[in-house]
Amino acid sequence: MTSLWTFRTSINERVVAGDWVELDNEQILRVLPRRSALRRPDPNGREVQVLASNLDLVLLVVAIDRELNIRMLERFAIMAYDSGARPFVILTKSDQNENLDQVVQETTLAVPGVEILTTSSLNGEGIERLREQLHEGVTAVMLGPSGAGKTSLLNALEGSEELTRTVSRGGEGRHATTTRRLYRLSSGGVLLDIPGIRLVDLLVGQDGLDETFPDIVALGEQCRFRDCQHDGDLGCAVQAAVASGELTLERYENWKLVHDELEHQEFRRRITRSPSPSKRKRKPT
Ligand SMILES: Nc1nc2c(ncn2[C@@H]2O[C@H](COP(=O)(O)OP(=O)(O)OP(=O)(O)O)[C@@H](O)[C@H]2O)c(=O)[nH]1
Ligand SMILES: [Mg+2]
Ligand SMILES: [Zn+2]
Repeated sequence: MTSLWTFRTSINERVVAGDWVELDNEQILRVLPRRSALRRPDPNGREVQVLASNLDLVLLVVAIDRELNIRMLERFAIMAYDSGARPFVILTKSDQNENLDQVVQETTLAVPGVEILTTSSLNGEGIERLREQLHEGVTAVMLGPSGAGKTSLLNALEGSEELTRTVSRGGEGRHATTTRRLYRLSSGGVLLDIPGIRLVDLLVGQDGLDETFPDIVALGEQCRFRDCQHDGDLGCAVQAAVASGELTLERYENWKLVHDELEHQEFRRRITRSPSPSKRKRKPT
């Protein structure tokens, strides 16, 4: 049916998965305001692309058949918080990990306050609890690297047979899922399966950073200076916490990496902000 829809005039917006639109005779009049939107930098690096909208839940899907990638988890959490939806961690392939308690503990430290579920699409662990999250009225998206087991989760939930990646050796970097698709689940919710996301595709924002690192924000309130950069500043409570062992150096460094990247992004935006081509044409200088 979608293919029949056309845009009334050239409305100045692209429709993305999850959008509600106003229709008139199968013509899209407008895209209704989005209550949340998952964004990432456009491949050209300048613009921002909306991946999906009107989400309630962002499932951060990470496999634990290998060492946990904390940095990736944090980045995904930041992106989820920035979207306005609630993050929820799914640690997949639990059948391949014998230290579940430890992995869950590490995850809790990386994304404090976020619910965590371990699942296996092979033996069914956690699938029922995931289904409970995806009830009527809930729209969720799975965010995770290629091969994390996103499509397998969908198949486990629905008993479906959507294409998953069957090769891991030699097939590295190939995506099994190449398009975004919305699925209406038998549990009533809507689940969006999207191709794997790479770390470099992540967009970070200040709000998401603060929500992902509430411990550093709280410590920062005790710094001597309000604009403390937590980087060699006098009376810095964050660095004192690292010195005392209250905050791990790794977590501090991860925070700093994203923090510096944000500053860099803002700096670039300030110096590259130029009028759009159409405006430029009309405006003589
Ligand atoms: N042992 C085990 N393997 C799994 C599990 N879930 C998925 N896999 C395997 O992991 C591989 C990747 O699974 P997919 O579901 O295709 O991963 P994906 O996240 O959808 O990947 P992209 O579509 O490329 O983003 C496949 O070979 C699956 O069989 C699991 O719970 N346990
Ligand atoms: Mg897939
Ligand atoms: Zn400080």
